Amino acid sequence: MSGSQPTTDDFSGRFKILWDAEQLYLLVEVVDNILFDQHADPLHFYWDDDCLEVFIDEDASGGNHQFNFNAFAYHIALDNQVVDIGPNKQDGSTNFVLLNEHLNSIWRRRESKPHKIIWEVALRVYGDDFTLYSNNKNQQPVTLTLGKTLGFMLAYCDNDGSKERESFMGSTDIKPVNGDKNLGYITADVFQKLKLIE
Ligand SMILES: [Ca+2]
Ligand SMILES: [Ca+2]
Ligand SMILES: [Ca+2]
Ligand SMILES: [Ca+2]
Repeated sequence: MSGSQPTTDDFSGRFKILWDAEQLYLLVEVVDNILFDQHADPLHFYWDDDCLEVFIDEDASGGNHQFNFNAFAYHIALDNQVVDIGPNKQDGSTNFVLLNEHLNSIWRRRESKPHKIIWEVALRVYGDDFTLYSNNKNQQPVTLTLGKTLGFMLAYCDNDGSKERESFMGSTDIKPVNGDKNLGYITADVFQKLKLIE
């Protein structure tokens, strides 16, 4: 979706998904030659460190989600913390927020092929009524049901030591707008459809 096209040793990936009423379960296999986390602060330029990015639009509505929760772009960092952009702060500045309670993430290298990572994610699906306010604390993730359709896309930000990420690879071949395919963090219109089947 942006950056250079990596060789298969530099980055390659594949995934599969299961579901039950409570969660989506992602099994992701990532080959990445160098794991890199240059910014220790989880909210600081997290997209320029290696991360797995899960895009979810609970009601498959599409539309803009950059500064709202119409859809989510969960950046899962190498320390398994989860970041998205919320509504702007009161002073108008961008509000990067940790949403660690939305999913569980664990990854391990393989003993036989140490550059191959098995990354597992169990993700609760929140609707567009999710807010950051504590008076909404009782809000629950939605219950997933057979036949439900969600907006979904999976991506990986690969950086092997540069200032900015080198490759941003996604599960969707996005139609560029003004030459730009890096649109998933702005609009859910470019997501795929994920239908829950038996
Ligand atoms: Ca790489
Ligand atoms: Ca980082
Ligand atoms: Ca939505
Ligand atoms: Ca990397």
